[in-house]
Amino acid sequence: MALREIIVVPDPRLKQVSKPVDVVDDALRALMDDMLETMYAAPGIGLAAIQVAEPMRVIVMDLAREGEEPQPRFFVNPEILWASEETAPYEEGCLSVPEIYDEVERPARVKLRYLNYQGEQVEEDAEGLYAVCIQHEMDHLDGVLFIDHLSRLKREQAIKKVKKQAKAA
Ligand code: K1U
Ligand code: ZN
Repeated sequence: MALREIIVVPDPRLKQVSKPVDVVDDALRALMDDMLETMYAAPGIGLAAIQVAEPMRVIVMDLAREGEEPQPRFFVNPEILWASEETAPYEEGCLSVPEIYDEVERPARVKLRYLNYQGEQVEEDAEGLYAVCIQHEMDHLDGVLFIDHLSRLKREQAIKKVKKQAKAA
């Protein structure tokens, strides 16, 4: 396993639409292992492959709280089959937009389909933080960041702040 660099705004690669995966093989599992290690080290609760500059429809996630057993989850070619009309707000963050947090409103519940670490098809309902995180990560697969759900002013301010942090580092 290896730590990968997480790319940050305004890197144009974050706007790319990621490509579907053909086969879940050992090479893909090695990428997912690297992504999980990178996410834990950041630390974060989710990570899309494009955030480590791999334009593939792959996501890792772990929503276990501190002190709980790790619960790594792997999503290959995820699809949203249904989204509730009811929405819910959540104060989101993103490892590619470091130190910026703001409220985003998304469907409160979704039904999703994906391939797991073994390449098996899974269908699942998600609500709460799981629903928020999978929608945030699936946006990454389509080149959408959580700041794209904010006003233009807030988005521009966020990017300016991240650029300033990068200069100071
Ligand atoms: O960059 C990412 O996509 C990961 C992002 C996921 C996310 C967070 C909140 C709402 C929606 C999606 C993060 O993990 S940001 C860091 C974070 O939330 C966190 C870090 C350490 C402990 C707990 C949370
Ligand atoms: Zn993100």
